[in-house]
Amino acid sequence: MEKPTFYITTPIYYPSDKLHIGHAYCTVATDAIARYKRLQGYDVMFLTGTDEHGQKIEEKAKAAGVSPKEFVDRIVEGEKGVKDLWKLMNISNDRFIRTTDDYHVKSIQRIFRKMYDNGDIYKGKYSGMYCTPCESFWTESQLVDGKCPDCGREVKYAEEEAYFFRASKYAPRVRELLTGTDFLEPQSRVNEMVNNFIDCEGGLQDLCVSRTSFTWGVPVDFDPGHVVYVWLDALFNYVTALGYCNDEYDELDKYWPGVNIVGKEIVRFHAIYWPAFLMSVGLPLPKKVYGHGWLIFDGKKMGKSTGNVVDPYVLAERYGVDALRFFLLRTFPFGSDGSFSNELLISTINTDLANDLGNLLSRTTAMVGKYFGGTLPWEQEAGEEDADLLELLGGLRDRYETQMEKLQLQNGLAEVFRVIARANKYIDETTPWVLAKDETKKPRLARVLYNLLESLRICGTLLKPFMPASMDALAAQIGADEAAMSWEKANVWGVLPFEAAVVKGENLFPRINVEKELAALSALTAPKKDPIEPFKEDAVFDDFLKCDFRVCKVLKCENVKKSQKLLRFELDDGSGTTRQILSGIAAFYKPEELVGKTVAAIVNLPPRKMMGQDSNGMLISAVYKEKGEEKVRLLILDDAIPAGSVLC
Ligand code: ME8
Repeated sequence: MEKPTFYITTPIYYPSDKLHIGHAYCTVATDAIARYKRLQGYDVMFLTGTDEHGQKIEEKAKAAGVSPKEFVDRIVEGEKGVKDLWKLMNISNDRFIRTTDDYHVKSIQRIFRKMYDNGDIYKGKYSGMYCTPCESFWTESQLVDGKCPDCGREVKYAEEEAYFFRASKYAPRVRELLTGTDFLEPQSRVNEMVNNFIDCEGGLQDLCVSRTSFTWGVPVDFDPGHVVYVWLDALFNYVTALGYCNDEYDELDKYWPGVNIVGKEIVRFHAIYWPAFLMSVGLPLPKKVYGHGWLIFDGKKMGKSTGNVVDPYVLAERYGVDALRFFLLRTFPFGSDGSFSNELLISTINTDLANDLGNLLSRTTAMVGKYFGGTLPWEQEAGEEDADLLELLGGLRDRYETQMEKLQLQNGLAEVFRVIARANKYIDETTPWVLAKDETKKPRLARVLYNLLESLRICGTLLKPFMPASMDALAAQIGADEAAMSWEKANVWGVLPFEAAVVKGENLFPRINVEKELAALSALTAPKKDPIEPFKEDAVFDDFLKCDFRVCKVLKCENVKKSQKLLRFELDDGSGTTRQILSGIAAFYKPEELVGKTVAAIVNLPPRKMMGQDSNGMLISAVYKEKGEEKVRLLILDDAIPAGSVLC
């Protein structure tokens, strides 16, 4: 019989920087769902990838002095890049799409043309407030305190000829989809979407889907100069990766529609524009879009741009991949935000893994070894203490499934750990070490240990999607083969042979010394100090004396027309005439901030022409790096010092 299919995706991440634990969180969660569905017997297609076009990447590449493709190649394919990270985290994706893949680029061109031909894309003019990092245009009313509502950064006015997608035409159908079905989950996100983007003043606006202000994107093949808006390019990855509009794959009918797992900040694109795009090209809609919460660090969303990122490599190397995977999914309810902390990480590993699961496994296998030489006897005797544990165990798979189907991964795990706790209590109730002292109680002792092994087998099976490698090791220790660790056998008692043989193995989850580890971690995660410029070679003292440094007052300061870099200063240098100096610090100051300030300048340099104007000297600034980025601050002096004073 053919297996039923299941398709699940992560967002495709921007390779604008190294990925962090927030990305790992989403990918690990999606991986656990994919593995759970495989365990159930589905033919799963699990897709992840990278979203490689757009202005942000173009700018980053420029700053790094390489081409955009070289830049993204390094982050995606390079050492400790995206692909390496997913290998490390034991991610079982079946496919990895890069939006720069040829087949995807061609598909996007065909899709764009298709939507243009069917009248859903038309040419117009765009003006509005634009947020460069988010690559989003916003209307005035959407701004929060005049800033980007997604990331809180400055927006700037921008205008360009552009193609538009008739989102407005699909607004009623999208509204119906959101309010009348469980397409978007958690349901708590539905109202926000409908109120802010569909039922808002003016209704759902048509979406600008091409750009002319930069070139790093999929070219619109029938209108040179335009590149396809990065979100249209990106969203369609979920179907181009299956072969939509290309010959690379032929699995669209087999796997689509699927489930899109995304972070809550991009629910807007997935819950509104994505279904509208699909309606336009006539494809079925996703089965579900699930908007998960954020990992919060120091009260802020962990993010590449905020700098508060935690390196998954560091954590996985110290605690093991499975412990990290487990921590992420056990601790934070998938639909809500969660505060990441090192303390929480260590205490979860110690409590659940070292104490509860690890101890259950090591105590059980040790006792089978100690009391029965590693193999239980056939002769066993049931007892009244068994009923409660076996009942709880028998219903576990169903309770787990109920939670997993709702993508409540945390609750699925909680169900398993309830049984693990119960099994540990069963050890205390049955006191195997007392039974062992009495030869006539050996059959009873054997059954107690058998029940513990069965508990470990069933719990281990259901934990496989979360901690695949460790659960393989657990299976080996309790002598369970693949068939015994299967979904079908996860709600059946009595699967291991009564004469079960165990192999004492290594401690799967060693206890962590909290204080020592916290100190080591905070040293590791402390912000790295930016290096200072190397010191220069010795100078000749007389040369130094020749430089005439003077205190000046800023009389006037303004931007130089057509220059992004220069500010023009009119200065009182104490001589009675006004001195003009141009300085390349426009990126760091608003001109009006500097008027009236007392500054330092070297005044006996030969005049230089810049942008057609004379500069008579140089203002003295501090130049340094902050998180790798160059910063410049003007040297500001005490206002009590009169203009013209000599600096020596
Ligand atoms: O938005 N907590 O890419 P992106 C939890 N390319 N999850 C987090 C997180 C955090 N602190 N930070 C990031 C993009 N994520 C687009 C997507 S899809 C067609 C295009 C996860 O690199 C979360 O899943 O900014 C979020 O939605 C995703 O990374 C954003 O990754």
